[in-house]
Amino acid sequence: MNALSRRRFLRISATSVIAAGAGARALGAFRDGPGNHPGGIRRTPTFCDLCFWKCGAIASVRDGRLWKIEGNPLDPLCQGRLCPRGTGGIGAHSDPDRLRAPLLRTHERGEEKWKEVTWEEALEFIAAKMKGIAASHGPEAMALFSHGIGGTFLKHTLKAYGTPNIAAPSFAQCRGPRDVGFRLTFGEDVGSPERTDIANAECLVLIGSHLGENMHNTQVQEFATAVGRGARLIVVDPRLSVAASKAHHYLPIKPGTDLALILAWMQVIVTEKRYDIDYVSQHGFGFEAFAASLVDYTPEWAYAETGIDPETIRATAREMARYRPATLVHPGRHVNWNGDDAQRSRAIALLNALLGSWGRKGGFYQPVTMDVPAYPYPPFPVPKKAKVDNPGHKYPFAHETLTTGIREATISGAPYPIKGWMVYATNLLQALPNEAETLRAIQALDLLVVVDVVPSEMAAWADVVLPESTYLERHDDLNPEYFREPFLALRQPVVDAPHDQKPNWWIARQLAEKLGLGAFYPWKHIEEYLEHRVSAAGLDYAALKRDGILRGPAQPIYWADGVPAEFDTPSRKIEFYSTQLEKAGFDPVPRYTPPVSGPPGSFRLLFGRAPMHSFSRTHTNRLLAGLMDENVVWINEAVAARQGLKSGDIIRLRNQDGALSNRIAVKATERIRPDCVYLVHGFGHTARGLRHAFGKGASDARLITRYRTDPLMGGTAMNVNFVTLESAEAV
Ligand SMILES: Nc1nc2c(c(=O)[nH]1)N[C@H]1C(S)=C(S)[C@@H](COP(=O)(O)OP(=O)(O)OC[C@H]3O[C@@H](n4cnc5c(=O)[nH]c(N)nc54)[C@H](O)[C@@H]3O)O[C@H]1N2
Ligand SMILES: Nc1nc2c(c(=O)[nH]1)N[C@H]1C(S)=C(S)[C@@H](COP(=O)(O)OP(=O)(O)OC[C@H]3O[C@@H](n4cnc5c(=O)[nH]c(N)nc54)[C@H](O)[C@@H]3O)O[C@H]1N2
Ligand code: SF4
Ligand SMILES: [Mo]
Repeated sequence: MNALSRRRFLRISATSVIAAGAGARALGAFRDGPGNHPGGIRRTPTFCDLCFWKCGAIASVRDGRLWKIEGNPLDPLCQGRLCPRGTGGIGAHSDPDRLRAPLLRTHERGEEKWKEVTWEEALEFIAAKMKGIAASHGPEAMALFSHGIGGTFLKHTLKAYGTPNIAAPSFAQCRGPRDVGFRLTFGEDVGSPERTDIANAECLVLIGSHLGENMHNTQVQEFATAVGRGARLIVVDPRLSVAASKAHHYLPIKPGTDLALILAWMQVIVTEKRYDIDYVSQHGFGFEAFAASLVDYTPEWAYAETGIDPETIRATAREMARYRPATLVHPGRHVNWNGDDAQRSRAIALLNALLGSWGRKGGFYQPVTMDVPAYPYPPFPVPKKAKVDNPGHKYPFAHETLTTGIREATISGAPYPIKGWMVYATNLLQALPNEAETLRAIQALDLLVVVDVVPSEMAAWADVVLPESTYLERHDDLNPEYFREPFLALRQPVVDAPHDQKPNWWIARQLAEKLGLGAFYPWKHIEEYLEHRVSAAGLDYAALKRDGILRGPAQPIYWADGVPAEFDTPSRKIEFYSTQLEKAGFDPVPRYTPPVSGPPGSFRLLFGRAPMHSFSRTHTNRLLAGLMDENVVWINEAVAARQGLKSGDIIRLRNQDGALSNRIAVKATERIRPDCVYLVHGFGHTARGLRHAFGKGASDARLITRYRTDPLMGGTAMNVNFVTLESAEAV
């Protein structure tokens, strides 16, 4: 959040927190707090960690065993309903493939041979290595990769140790280009949870964003509401996704050409003067130059690029304009597709600006939050070296650290060497493009520590593997969410860890002690930390423990209700023309460049989500694996027939660089264009310790040897790989 929005934050006093009202009554038994109840059922509120949406959950323990997980009706995000993954969280606790004790490598990296050691031995080993790295190369030579809220305390320890090199794959491999495109235009990100007012949209445009397969709970619930209300739905996807099957207009676009479509839409809306003229003249900067840049982007021109018929482009543009400002062109989330992604995201921001949807009901609301002060820690040492990931600000608009930049520096030793990686809750071998580069970087390390719950691909290469307790067995940091209404959520243990697993806060604190950084942990147990912060916010920790959620009073979230229209851009306006981009040598208005094409006879490799799995992290969860045990490859029916293939046949995919997939079953379907194939991300595990998931399905990551880097912000576009279909016996 930037300074402007911060000014709008509320300090919620204890008295203004909504008394647990109607919603709370539905909670029944656990209103008197976690504890034993008649019938031997104990209910504990917490929040989910099967993905990063953080839905409020209530976990029930019956006769001492974890029994079920439901939505917390008090939670504004989930409204009492979890997605299939959240409900299946039980399987994360009971997963027989879990790591049980700290492991120290005994053979070559990657051989997956370790000995079990005590926590004391493991942490002593790590601390000694980290001290050695700091002495020889400076503390900046240690990097932390971390994804999710569980990384909070390890980040704290690594900052206290003195490194600025801390990164997550959620920027350069996920939403980074979108955040940059929207920042350049509106001065703000769309955030997570996205500030999309899907519930009130009268016309919803989805470009890729495959809601319903992409199961971010609130969005899917609001999507169902919008569809049920009869909101107009326009879906752009080379594959007839679940969302596309509900659309009034389905545009099966040629992959990688979306920017051409968006430019043509804007061309129609501007030349036909269907945009929100008052909004644009009041809030816009550089509109004339922007409008002039669109002249040649006619629907006829876009047809040649996208394969979408000009009349459909016109009809959908007019439909968007008809429902403005309650027309929401969804900004997407995983937007690293072709390498022009920040500019495509900027074009999506500009289309929304023409429709006047930013700040308006049915468009993008202004999120609110609770003001929960940070814990008063001593100041961190100031690193002597700048971050390693983006030397010379090569990617001038990268406002977060680039995972792949740290990887490059680890391989090249420039701008300075990186000698240690700590990897928390991210499977870099599945999440970063070009696994060979990740392995090369690993070979250059003196220390690789992986903190995980299962023996993942990343753990396979570690010197030390630390077994974490799952989210159901630990506390984590507080979540003062940015949402439609202010609320604060608590994660707390529901059951004990079954073996010698420990929570991240304990690991981070112990490691700090061993590094001589104990002064950075004035608290002994995380509950002291949590209670301190909650009290400093004027809130009641006991009530938070009891209910899992504390809600603040409703706040205005639309301009019409008094939220001031402010933009943290150089012109203080919505930048149709970006002087920031111009100064940095980039196109100040989005300009189309065609996508790379593949070798003749190959198909572009596309990938996405399945409702019951998250990334590469749920495949040993027996409950979720029971719902989908392996992925299939979608191939256009006519193409399959030409190649003598039918659904259920087993093949392999080979990419343009010779990388070969595992065996995978064919799904021959009309629901995909003939120029691409599609599979669900995260399968095809190669770590032997993942006994249930090993070898099942094919890995998209294995086939993503190439990537294109977004010149504005360093995001790694992965939809630039092409495959051919080979027999299952291919080697
Ligand atoms: N169940 C489940 N839900 C999840 C997640 C999960 O792991 N599991 N992960 C969450 C996270 S972190 C993220 S970032 C999101 C990701 O989900 P999204 O943000 O929705 O990601 P996309 O890449 O847009 O979605 C893939 C869709 O884009 C289509 N597509 C591919 N190429 C193109 C193209 O060139 N043009 C167009 N128009 N469409 C294209 C594919 O056919 C597919 O339908 O999902 C979130 N939700
Ligand atoms: N090829 C390809 N690459 C992608 C994507 C894609 O679709 N295809 N999607 C991109 C996107 S949108 C994103 S957001 C990123 C996601 O990238 P990641 O966040 O790295 O996702 P995962 O691959 O699921 O890795 C999560 C790891 O955390 C471990 N883990 C799970 N729970 C816990 C826990 O409680 N504690 C600890 N310590 N570890 C835990 C899991 O076992 C797993 O090893 O990937 C990006 N990269
Ligand atoms: S969307 Fe599903 S997996 Fe993600 S936090 Fe919510 S219930 Fe859990
Ligand atoms: Mo993501």
